[in-house]
Amino acid sequence: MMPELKHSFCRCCINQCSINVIVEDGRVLAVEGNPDNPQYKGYSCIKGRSQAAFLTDKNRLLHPLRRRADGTHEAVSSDAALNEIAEKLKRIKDRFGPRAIASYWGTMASIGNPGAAMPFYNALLDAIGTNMRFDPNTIDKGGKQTAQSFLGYWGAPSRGFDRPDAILLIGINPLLTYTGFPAGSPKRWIADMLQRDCKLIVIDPRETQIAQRATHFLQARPGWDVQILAAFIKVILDEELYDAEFVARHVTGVRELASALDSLDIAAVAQDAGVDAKLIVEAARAYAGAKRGYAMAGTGPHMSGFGTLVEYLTIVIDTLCGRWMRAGETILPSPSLLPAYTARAEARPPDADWALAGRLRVRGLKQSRAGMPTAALAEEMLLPGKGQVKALISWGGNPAVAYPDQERVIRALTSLDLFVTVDPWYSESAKLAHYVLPPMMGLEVEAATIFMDWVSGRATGYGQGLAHAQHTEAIVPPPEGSDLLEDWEIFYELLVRMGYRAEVLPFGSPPDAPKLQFDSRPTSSRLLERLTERGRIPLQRIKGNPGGHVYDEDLIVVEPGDPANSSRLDVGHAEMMRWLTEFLNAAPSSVDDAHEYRLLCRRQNHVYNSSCHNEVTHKGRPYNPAFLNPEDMAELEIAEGDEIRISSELGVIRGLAHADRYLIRKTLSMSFAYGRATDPTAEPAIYGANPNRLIPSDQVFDPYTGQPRMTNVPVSIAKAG
Ligand SMILES: Nc1nc2c(c(=O)[nH]1)N[C@H]1C(S)=C(S)[C@@H](COP(=O)(O)OP(=O)(O)OC[C@H]3O[C@@H](n4cnc5c(=O)[nH]c(N)nc54)[C@H](O)[C@@H]3O)O[C@H]1N2
Ligand SMILES: Nc1nc2c(c(=O)[nH]1)N[C@H]1C(S)=C(S)[C@@H](COP(=O)(O)OP(=O)(O)OC[C@H]3O[C@@H](n4cnc5c(=O)[nH]c(N)nc54)[C@H](O)[C@@H]3O)O[C@H]1N2
Ligand code: SF4
Ligand SMILES: [Mo]
Repeated sequence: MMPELKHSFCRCCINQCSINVIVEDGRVLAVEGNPDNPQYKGYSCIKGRSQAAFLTDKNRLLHPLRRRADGTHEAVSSDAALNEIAEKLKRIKDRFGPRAIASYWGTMASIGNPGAAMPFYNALLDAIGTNMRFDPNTIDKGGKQTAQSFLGYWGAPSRGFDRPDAILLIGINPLLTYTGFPAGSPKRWIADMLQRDCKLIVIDPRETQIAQRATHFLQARPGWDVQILAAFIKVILDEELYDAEFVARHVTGVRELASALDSLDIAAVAQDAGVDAKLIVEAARAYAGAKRGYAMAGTGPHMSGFGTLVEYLTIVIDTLCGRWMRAGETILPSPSLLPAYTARAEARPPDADWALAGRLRVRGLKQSRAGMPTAALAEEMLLPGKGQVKALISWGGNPAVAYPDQERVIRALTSLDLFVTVDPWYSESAKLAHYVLPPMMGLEVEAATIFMDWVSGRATGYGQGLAHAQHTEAIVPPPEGSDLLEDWEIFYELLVRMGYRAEVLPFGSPPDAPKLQFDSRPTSSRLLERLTERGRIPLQRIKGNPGGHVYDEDLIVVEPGDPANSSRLDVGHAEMMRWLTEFLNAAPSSVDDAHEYRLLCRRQNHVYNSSCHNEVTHKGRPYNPAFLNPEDMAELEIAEGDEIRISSELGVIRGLAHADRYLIRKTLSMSFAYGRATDPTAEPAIYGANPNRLIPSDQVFDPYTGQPRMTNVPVSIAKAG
């Protein structure tokens, strides 16, 4: 057969690029960007283009695995594995109660095919009756939702990606991470915005790729974002740069906010943070002076240990500047596969009680709108007594490398009665699991861009800027002789085998939406039809444009608010003001006598957390370098490629030093998700090393989300030997 070109979209990362796949005899020969797609215009990256190699990688799991008594794994049929897992889950539930069964969906669960699989995953946990449900949000940017609980909610999205005249990026690097900019080519988009004279303000201790394009770059020491944003607010209030009309009508707490900032000395903040005071003032003016814009705080500030407060200040700035959509404005990224929603230009009050029902037994932590505090899950597994977690169902995640406090996490995972993971790879977590259920991979399953519909518009800085949608057939069959299910089928089968009804709430629906019943296992095509029945655009139409299309007719228009609604967004919430005041009065956090350096979080283009690690993508560098400023290297007498010893209050790892002249001094910038989970001494040049060995989960953490300090972590560095 001749090679054939098929349209699809990439499910290797959150950007979900429209791709052209060259197929011959059921095998993928090549993947490239689709130049005719209106949103992506041919964009793709090395991860997506390398996926032909992932499908046929010799390390890919083609059969479920079951752990033997000696810790090694044997292949087992999916039928047997599912029966045994269902039986064990029932037994654990009967003996210890539903809370003993915890779940975790990871990054690849959310960007793979969540539209189909998440409803069955949720239905399984609902049926079991457990609220011990975890996900990566509270080790990522958990402060986003908790901050909103203090500010209140606007009934319509922010103006976000729609023609910003100013963008404020705090510790985020969209050119590499596809967060903070709309889906598509981030390079092309920002070039277009800058061409329109958009101001780009970046706060980061590293002069990242995006910082190099900034109109205002604040290369601040890590950990100073609260003070810097407070200084921005002070400028905005003092110089009356806020949107007076919006503030008068919809905002409360300005007096409390101003009074908390009364004694703030911008010159002192500038000195502590290591930036020029004039630049802070100019940047604040540039941002607030623009007509439209948005601010996005990334993992840098959110991993600082006080994400809720940084995020609160970030959305306070946007609220003062009136960055929210008004009546009559059109929501360009209206969902296509999901139902249209009603947006109203009005405030909804802060939650009276931001915490939800779930309580942990440790450190007074609670469930919040950000979810359960994931960094405390290991403690819940290790703490004996009523409610102890005995089983974990992990899907598309890699707790063994992704959770802080790695040594404890490994102890916890290996103490479980049952650990099941759904992963196509023999990940560091899979190695510890009792059962590994490998699912089919992206190009082997039919899907539609439901995830994009869900993330777009409603959260500032995520998703797409247009009402783009795409459907893809399964492009190739799974490998011959394999025994794989789709992710959703795994959860469907567990539901049924545990004796529950397959009754699911479609992804992205409110909790009171009608559930769909499945009396027998549907085909994937039928399932997709049913899940998108209420979509704004009929699935049939979306299928008719297989290369992807922008459905920009009948977009959602923001409706006027109810004139009787007196709710306001609270920029001076008492609890946040107390915390802010503590910060402004605290001693400089950069000083630590025992450890001179600060470990910073960092992402790389060619991998996605622990995914996409492959010879084709890493091109001969399989490890994660320990990046240092060259002047620091000279001072420490460390040469390029030297092995170093990195130690913190918690642990020690080995690393290979590489110079990065873009780093501020006295920092160490290193990616996570490398290394051998159970052998931290493994050769760093082959496996890399995991910063999570260095990061305690229970020392410095955000009190609302439980998210530990995962950046700006005090460390010492010495040449090994
Ligand atoms: N190619 C690729 N894309 C990805 C991923 C990947 O692994 N690879 N991972 C995905 C995931 S799960 C996520 S959550 C996103 C993350 O996306 P981003 O948040 O953009 O992640 P980073 O690129 O690490 O950017 C964080 C920045 O914060 C800076 N920083 C560190 N500490 C501080 C601080 O205290 N203050 C300030 N202001 N800055 C600080 C760091 O120097 C770094 O430049 O990326 C997603 N996209
Ligand atoms: N020190 C430190 N720790 C961190 C971070 C950090 O910057 N520094 N980042 C944090 C952040 S932002 C996040 S989001 C979390 C991430 O935490 P996790 O989501 O738990 O970690 P990942 O490495 O993304 O795990 C993805 C897993 O999915 C598997 N996978 C790949 N393809 C597929 C697929 O098609 N289907 C399925 N079912 N599985 C697949 C991969 O093999 C891998 O095991 O880590 C957090 N931890
Ligand atoms: S991995 Fe690369 S090609 Fe795939 S969606 Fe992300 S940016 Fe696009
Ligand atoms: Mo993340």
